[in-house]
Amino acid sequence: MTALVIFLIIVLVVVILLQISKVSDLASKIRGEEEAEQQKNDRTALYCLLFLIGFMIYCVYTGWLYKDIVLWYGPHTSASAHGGSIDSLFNITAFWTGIVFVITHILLFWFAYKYRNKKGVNQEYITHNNTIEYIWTGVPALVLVFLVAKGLTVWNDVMGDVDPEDEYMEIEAIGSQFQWEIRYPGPDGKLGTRNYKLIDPATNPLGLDFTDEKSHDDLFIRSTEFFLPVDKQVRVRITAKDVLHNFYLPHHRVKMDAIPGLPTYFKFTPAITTADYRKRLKGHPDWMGPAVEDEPDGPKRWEAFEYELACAELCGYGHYSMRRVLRVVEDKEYQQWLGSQKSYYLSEIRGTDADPNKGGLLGVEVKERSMKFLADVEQAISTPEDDTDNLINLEHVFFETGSAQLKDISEYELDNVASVLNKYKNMIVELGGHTDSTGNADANQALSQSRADNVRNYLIGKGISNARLQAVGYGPDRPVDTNDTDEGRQNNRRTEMRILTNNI
Ligand SMILES: [Cu+2]
Repeated sequence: MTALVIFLIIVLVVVILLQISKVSDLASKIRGEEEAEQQKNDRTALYCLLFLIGFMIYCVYTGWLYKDIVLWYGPHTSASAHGGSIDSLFNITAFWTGIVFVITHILLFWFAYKYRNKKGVNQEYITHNNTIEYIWTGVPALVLVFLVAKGLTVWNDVMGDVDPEDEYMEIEAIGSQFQWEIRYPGPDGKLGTRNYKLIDPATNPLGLDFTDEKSHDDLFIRSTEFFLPVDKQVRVRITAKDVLHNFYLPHHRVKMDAIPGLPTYFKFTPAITTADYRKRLKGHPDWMGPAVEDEPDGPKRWEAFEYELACAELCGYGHYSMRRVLRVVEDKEYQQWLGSQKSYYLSEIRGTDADPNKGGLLGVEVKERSMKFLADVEQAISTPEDDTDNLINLEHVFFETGSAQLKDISEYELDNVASVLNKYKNMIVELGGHTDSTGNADANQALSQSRADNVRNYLIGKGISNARLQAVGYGPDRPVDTNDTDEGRQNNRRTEMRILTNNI
C-alpha cells in the first residue's frame, strides 16, 4: 500500500512539472521568447539544486535505516576468522568511493545551478589545462593503486589453500538442481574417492567409489541442516553435478562457484557459534519482532536466527530451495551430532547388490569388531560371577559347508581371541562348537568337536598354550534359536568362547 501511495505521488509530481512547462510555453508566447527562456532556465537550475539536497538526504537516511541489516556493519560483522579482512576492504573501498560519490554529485548539480544561462553573461571555455589533467588523472590512479594492492593482499590471504601441516577438517559440498549434498569424512578424517561415472541416483547419488576404504565411513548429510565446530579450520571441496551453482555462506564471507567437472575449494574458520551470533542480534530493533508475523508471542527474530548456506548462482526454477542451515556449535555438541550420523555406505549399501565388497570383510568392520570383542571380554572380566557375560559368541568364525575347515575370513575374529589371550595371560577359555539339528546327530557331534579343535589349533599356531584352551563339541544340544527356519539354523551353527577363569 505504501509503495502504491509513493508511486502515485511520483506520478502526480511528474504531471505537475509537465503542466508547469506547458503553462510556461503558453506564457512565452504572450510575454516573448527571451524572458520565458530565462525563467525556464532558472526553474530547471532550482530543480537541480533541490534534487541534490533531496538525493543526499535520501542516501544518508537509507544508509541509517538499513544499518542493522546490511552484511558488513553493526551486528552483521563477519562470523569467520578471515571475514574481518574482507569487511575492512569493503569499508575502505566504500569510504573512498563514498567521498568521490558525494563530491561529484555536489559538483554536478551545483554547477548546473550556478552556471545556468543568464542574460548578458558569457561562460569561460577552458580548452586545455595541464594542472587539472594531472590532478584528475593522478588522484584516482593513486587511490586505485592503493585499493588494488590492498585487495590483492586480502585475496591472497583468503584464497590460499590450507597448509598440509595445519590442523583442519575437510568436507565436501556438491550442488545439483536443487539441493546441496554435504559429505563428511567419518572417523578416519579422510574423504573417499568419487567418480562421476559411478553416480546412480538410486544407489550411489554422489558417485562414491566403494572400493576405496576411505569412503566406507563417509557421512552423507541430506537433512536441511549441517553442523561445524567453532574455531576449527574447515576446507570445503566444492563441486556440482549438473549446472553452475555457487556455495555461499554470507555471514562467513564465503562464496565460491560450484562448477561441474572443475572442483574448487574454500577454506575458512567459523569464529562465532550460532548461539553467540543470536546474542549479537538481540537488542537491535530489526531483530526484536516475532520470527513468524502471525505469532506475536512466539520466538523473536533474533532467537530464530540461523546461518544459511545459499546457492548464489541463478541455477533454475527451484534455485531458492537450495537453502540449507549451518549450525556452528562448540566442539562437544559437534561431536555428538557427528556421532549420531551413520556412514552412508555401511547403513545403506553394505551387503546390497550395489556393494562391490559384498561377501568380503572391510577394514572398518574388522576394527569395529575388534573393539566390540575387546569390550565384551572386558565386561566379562569385570563381572566374573555373571555367566552370560562370560560366554562370547565368535560371530565371525566360519567353516566350509559340512566341513571343519576354517574359512580364511575367520582369521580376523580368531586373531582378536589370540590378542585377548596374550593380553590376559591367566585366562583359560573353553571353545565350544555347535551345529544345527539337521542330519545325523552323531555326525553333528563329531563335526562340532572337529570345528572346536580346529579353532584351538589355530590359536595354538598363534602361540597360545594348549593348556589354556579347551575344545568342546556340543553338537545340536544347545540351540539358541529355532531349527525350523534357515535363519534360526544359521544362528545355531556357531562357535563360542567361554571364559572359564581369568585368575590362576
Ligand atoms: Cu544452485
